[in-house]
Amino acid sequence: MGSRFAFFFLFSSIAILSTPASSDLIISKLDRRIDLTSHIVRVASTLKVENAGPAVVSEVLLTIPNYQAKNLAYLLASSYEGKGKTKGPTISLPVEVVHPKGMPLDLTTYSISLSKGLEKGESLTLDVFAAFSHSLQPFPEEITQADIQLVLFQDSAFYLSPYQVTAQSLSVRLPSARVESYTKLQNTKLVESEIKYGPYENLPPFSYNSIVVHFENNRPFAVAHELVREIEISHWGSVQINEHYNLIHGGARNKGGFSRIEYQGRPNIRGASSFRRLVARLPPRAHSVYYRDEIGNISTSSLWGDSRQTELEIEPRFPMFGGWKTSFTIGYGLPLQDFLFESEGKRFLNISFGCPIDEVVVDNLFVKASNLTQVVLPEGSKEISVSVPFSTKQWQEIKHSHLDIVGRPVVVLQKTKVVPEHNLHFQVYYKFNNLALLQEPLMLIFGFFIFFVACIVYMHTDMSISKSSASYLAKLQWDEVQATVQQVLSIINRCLTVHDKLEASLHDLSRNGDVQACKAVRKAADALFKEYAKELKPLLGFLQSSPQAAHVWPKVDELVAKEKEMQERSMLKHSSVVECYEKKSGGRDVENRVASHQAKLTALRHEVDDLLEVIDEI
Ligand SMILES: *[C@@H]1O[C@H](CO)[C@@H](O)[C@H](O)[C@H]1NC(C)=O
Ligand SMILES: *[C@@H]1O[C@H](CO)[C@@H](O)[C@H](O)[C@H]1NC(C)=O
Ligand SMILES: CC(=O)N[C@H]1CO[C@H](CO)[C@@H](O)[C@@H]1O
Repeated sequence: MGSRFAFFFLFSSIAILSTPASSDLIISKLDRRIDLTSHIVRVASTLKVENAGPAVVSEVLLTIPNYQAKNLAYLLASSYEGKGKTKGPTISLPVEVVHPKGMPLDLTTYSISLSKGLEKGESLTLDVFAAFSHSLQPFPEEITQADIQLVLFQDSAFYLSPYQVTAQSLSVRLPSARVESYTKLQNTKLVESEIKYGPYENLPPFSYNSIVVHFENNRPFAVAHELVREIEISHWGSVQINEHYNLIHGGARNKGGFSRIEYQGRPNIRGASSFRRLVARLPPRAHSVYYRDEIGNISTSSLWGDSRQTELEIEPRFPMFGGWKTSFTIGYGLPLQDFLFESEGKRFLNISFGCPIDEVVVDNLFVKASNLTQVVLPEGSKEISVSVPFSTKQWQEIKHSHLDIVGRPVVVLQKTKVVPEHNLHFQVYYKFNNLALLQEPLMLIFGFFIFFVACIVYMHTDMSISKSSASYLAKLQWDEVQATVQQVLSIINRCLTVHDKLEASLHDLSRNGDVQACKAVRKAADALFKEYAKELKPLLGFLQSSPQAAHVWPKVDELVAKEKEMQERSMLKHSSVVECYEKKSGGRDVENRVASHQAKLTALRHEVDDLLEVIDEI
């Protein structure tokens, strides 16, 4: 820990040597409040800035050490109109990264543009709010199920600024009064769950005095490595939202495995650092809500709503400990009239940007995948423009669904480091031709018409063919081939259901530790696989020997072979996991042993799904 923090002491001495240009400003009073009650670090500062120089000043600089700036997710600066006690409305001010000459290299500098230049002798009060993700370091980095989670936070007791600070104070709010240690300086006190530093007076520019707080924090460290939100507008009455989460507990890694029995007995003690539930706050009047993970729909989620919001409480299949991952999808429909509006001849969607789940950090810093917000617009939309209150990457894609002719334009917004503060509304404007709206029903009507005509033609031809003709026989044979193929597909689908059951039994095992029940599922699965293989045999024999089936046979053969391979893999994986459980090996061990089986299974499953689709279309 020492070496990691050492250089900060260094740079405070280097920094003082350089004096950047805009030192005419003085911070006459500064109050800084750091909130460490969740896993997101929130810093709110109130600065009284005074112009002591002769020239008008139009920007105020903020300096943040690089080690913090790399985790800065959200930064908002605002000022009040009016003076003294009669505060006017808050105005948020533009902030951008700048690179002034002579600034120490280990600092990132932000410039706040004032709405009105600050004259000589004038002063102004600024509020600066910053939120940082991944800024609490678990220490120790690995803990057992029964341990509480301790984290380290580092900052400076003095406000790091290019300006002189006349009077300042700092308070650090913790989730509880349980503090392992904290840096004690002059004027430091711990009152319940708050540490106070200061007041400190007349500190020169770039004063820095490192403090480290080591404290208990068992709040859910829920981090979504990737979140894909799909927002689909249908002009037929609703906005459909699907959100795909890839979630991890970002706190101290769990070591020494997990005992369900210990956990169930006393979850608050034998699982203090884990989390069980997440609450998603959806808009009011959300309907058709569902929550699904890799195995299927989960009914243990509960839904509650009033006129202001809908609360969806979701419960993963297992409690989440440090380093554990889960992926799931939640979906819901919203009334169109609440989110789609018209203005100046254009339609616009106005909807919330961020993640609806409480205190989740959405992040793709450490993983290649990115979190995206997708907006799917109706086909025929033109002149699309987007308005988001912060910077995002943006591009457009075309999504094709079966009824569309030209495909739907999709606006994609991408942002890294998203915190709940980003839960602001954004707008997508587009021109929309109402005729385009008619396209789909017209296509349906037209489609049905063609279908009827085809039926009539077919029935006529059918009747006109003599029942003993060669073509009639060929047709009968082809019908038989098709029926056989359908039977094969149905058996393969039943096999896939058995695979799902095997998978589910492993999840149950991790929940209840019932090895016998798990083995019973495997035995039953084995019997079913054998039975299905018996059923398949004559069908495959027929297809192989029938000339009419010559073009489908290779695909069917491949499908059956792949599924067979899946069976072997599934069984291997299953017995490996059960064996690990019996030997009481750790979670890491289990993961290592099944990783290769799992990868192969996923690949096979894709191939089988693709083949099923291809064959179904023949
Ligand atoms: C889960 O529920 C959604 C919405 O009710 C439904 O569309 C989907 O088919 C269900 N999935 C499964 C696997 O049951
Ligand atoms: C979008 O909706 C929010 C919340 O209802 C509202 O405050 C905001 O003014 C709306 N924005 C636009 C451009 O209509
Ligand atoms: C960069 C990246 O991984 N983007 C993915 C985001 O999610 C969509 C699915 O909606 C993928 O198609 C992208 O590849």
